[in-house]
Amino acid sequence: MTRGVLVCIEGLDRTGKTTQTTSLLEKLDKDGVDATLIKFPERTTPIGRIINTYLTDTAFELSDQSAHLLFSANRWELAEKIRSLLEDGKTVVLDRYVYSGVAYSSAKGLPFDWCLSPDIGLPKPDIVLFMKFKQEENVTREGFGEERYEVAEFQQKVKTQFEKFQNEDNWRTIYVDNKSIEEVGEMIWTEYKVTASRRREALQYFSKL
Ligand code: NYM
Repeated sequence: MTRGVLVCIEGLDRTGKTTQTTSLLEKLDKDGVDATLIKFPERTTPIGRIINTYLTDTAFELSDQSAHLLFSANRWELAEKIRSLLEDGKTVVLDRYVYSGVAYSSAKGLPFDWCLSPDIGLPKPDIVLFMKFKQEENVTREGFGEERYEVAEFQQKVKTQFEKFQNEDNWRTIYVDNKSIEEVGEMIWTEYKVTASRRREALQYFSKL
């Protein structure tokens, strides 16, 4: 059996990732593709519950290293599920993943390579769709500022870190300025179709950059 496609949607806060992952799932369903959405952080697992407290309660302090390792551990909680869905021929859509992990923590000043280390061995996406907005736009969106990290200057640093992945083979930048939700959805769908139509090699795993 051909394995499924591992698709990842990434971006800064309030860039429309959740809207787009939902819309991608609907399109996949209409197309007869059996697909599962997994959002990181997955806040309902044991580690996810700690992460949720950390993100929503500023009085709950963790060192940057501890927070980073919890986000990574949260991905490892789901790693086997992702791998087995793919091996069963299912498509998996990820709303944030390793790239957010590395970008947010290295933006705090932790070394980039150190940030990637705990994620080495996780399934690697076939395609990463990075939603790129003008900085000013996401910070004016409804809800921005409600959680830890939603501060304009910090978002700029995260963007710089995300862009270090842009030369990776699986990376596609989706420019979303002045585009409607439907137009962005079409760009994502087109990229997905190209990837899905290619012959798939064995599943890849994160290794050193
Ligand atoms: N975040 C997310 C990290 O700092 N590291 C990670 O590994 C992941 C997956 O969590 N501001 C941050 C980015 C977001 C926050 O994500 C919550 P969301 O998509 O708003 O639920």
